[in-house]
Amino acid sequence: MKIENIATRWLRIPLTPPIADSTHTLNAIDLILVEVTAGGVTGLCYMLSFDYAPAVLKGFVDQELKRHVLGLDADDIRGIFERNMRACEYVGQCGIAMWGISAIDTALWDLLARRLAVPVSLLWGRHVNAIPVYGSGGWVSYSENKLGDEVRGYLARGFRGVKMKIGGPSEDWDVARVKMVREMIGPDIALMVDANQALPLARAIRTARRLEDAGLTWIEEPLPRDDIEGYQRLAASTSIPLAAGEREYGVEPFRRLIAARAISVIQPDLLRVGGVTNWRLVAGLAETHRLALAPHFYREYDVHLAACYPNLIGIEWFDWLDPLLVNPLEIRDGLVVVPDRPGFGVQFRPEALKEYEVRT
Ligand code: SMN
Ligand code: MG
Repeated sequence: MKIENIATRWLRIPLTPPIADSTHTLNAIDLILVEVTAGGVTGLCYMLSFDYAPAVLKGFVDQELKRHVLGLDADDIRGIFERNMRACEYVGQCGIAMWGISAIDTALWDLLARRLAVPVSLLWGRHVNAIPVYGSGGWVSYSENKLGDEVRGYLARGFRGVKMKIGGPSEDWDVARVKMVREMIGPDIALMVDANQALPLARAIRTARRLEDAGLTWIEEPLPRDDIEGYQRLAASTSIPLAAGEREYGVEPFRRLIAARAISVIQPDLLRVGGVTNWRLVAGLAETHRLALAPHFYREYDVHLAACYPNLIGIEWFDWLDPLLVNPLEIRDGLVVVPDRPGFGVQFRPEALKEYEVRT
C-alpha cells in the first residue's frame, strides 16, 4: 500500500495567562498535526511544540521528509524509519528532524492499526485495559490558591497521583509548596516534583534532603539533562528516586543514562525519542534493567504503548487537549481506560480545527 500523501496542520491555542516552569514561559500551545495517507486510510500524530518553532517543525515534514516518504510502502514502517534517519544524518538525527521522523513513524502505526481496525495496543500485546495516570501541572507561575485548586480538581476526578513543578524563586519556596500539597492530598496519593533541569547540584541535594519525608515517588529532571555525574552524586545522596529522559533524542542517551545507574524512572517523549519504534526500544531497555517507565506528555499515544509494558508506573495527564478531541480519554476508578477505537483513536473535532488552525 503506497503512501499517497502527507499533510500537516498547525493549531495554535493561546494560553492566557501564560504558564511557567523553572526554565520556560509558555504563551501558547502550538500543535502540528501530521497525517499520512495510504490506501485511502489516514494515520495521525500530533506534536506539542508550544510556541517553539512550530512553522519549522511543520516545514521540515512538508519540505523535507515528505519527499523521502511519498510512494513508499506504508506497511514497511521500520524501513521508512531507517530511511528517514539516513536522510537526516547530515542535519542531525535529533532535534527538529527527529520530531518529524517520530511523527511519521507514529502516524504509520496509527494508519496500520486503523486499516486492520484494531486499537494499537492490541498489536503489541496489551496486558491491561486500564493504566495508572497522574495529573500534571503545578506550574511555578501558579499562586498557592491556583495550585491547590488544580490538585483538588484532580483528586475530585479520581486521580491517584499528581505532579508539580519545583525550581521556583528559592529552596524554601519549593519545599513549602511541596509540603502544602502533601498535606492537602494526604499520605495515599502519589506526589512527584519536576525541576525541569533548573537546580544547581548543591541546591538539588539540599532540596532532596528536605523532602526526604514528603513521600515523593520521584524527582524529575533536577539537573541539566547531560550532567550524568551530577545525577550519580544526587542519587547517592537521597532515597528519592530520580526520573529523566523527556528531552533525550534517540535510544543511545537512554542507554547511557541507564548504564550510569542514577535514574530510576525512565521517561521517553514520543516525539523526541523517535516515535513508536524507538519508544518501544527504550521501554524494553527500561524493563530489562528493572526500571520504571513513566512516559512524557503524549497520553493518547502512551496509553496504548504503556498497556503493553508491566514496568509502566504512570502516564501523564494534562487537560489541555480534551476540548479539541472527538473522543477524549476516559478516567475510570482512577485509571485511564485504554481505548478500543481503531488505531490510537485520536481525532480532532472539525470545529476545533476551524477555530484554532493557523493558515500559512
Ligand atoms: C513538561 C514539559 C513540556 C511539556 C509538557 C510538560 C514537563 C512535564 O516537563 O514533565 O510535565
Ligand atoms: Mg518533566
